[in-house]
Amino acid sequence: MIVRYLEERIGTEYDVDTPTWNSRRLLLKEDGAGFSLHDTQIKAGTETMIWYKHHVEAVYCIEGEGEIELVNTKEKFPIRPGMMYVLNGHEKHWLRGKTDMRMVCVFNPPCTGLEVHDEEGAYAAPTAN
Ligand code: 9YT
Repeated sequence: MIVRYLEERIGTEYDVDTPTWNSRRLLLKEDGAGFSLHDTQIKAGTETMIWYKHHVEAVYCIEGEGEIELVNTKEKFPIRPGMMYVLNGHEKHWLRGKTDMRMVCVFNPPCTGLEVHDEEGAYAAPTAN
């Protein structure tokens, strides 16, 4: 069994900050659960192009308001507390925070911990081990 508290991760190497989001990685590949779990803050007034080519991500909003726009179809979905989306088709998208948003994110395969988006908005392909 693994037990952790968010405050143990804040300000450590597991707390990854970018200009548009800040991701606190609570559970990672090294923990062996088969998925990773992140408590992510999206910064107000930002937009981020994201394209997880190698991962499926589930996102559950627990605070704030924003929207997701799919690049290919131009569909937009409002994000608010209680809204969940899953990028099970590796959809390229814009993520916009109207206010600060707080999202619980699950990745399969799990993130290793220190990923930031590359120029295409992707995380690197997982390695074999
Ligand atoms: C919701 C979303 O995709 N935010 C970008 C960061 C990512 N979820 C992460 O690494 O926590």
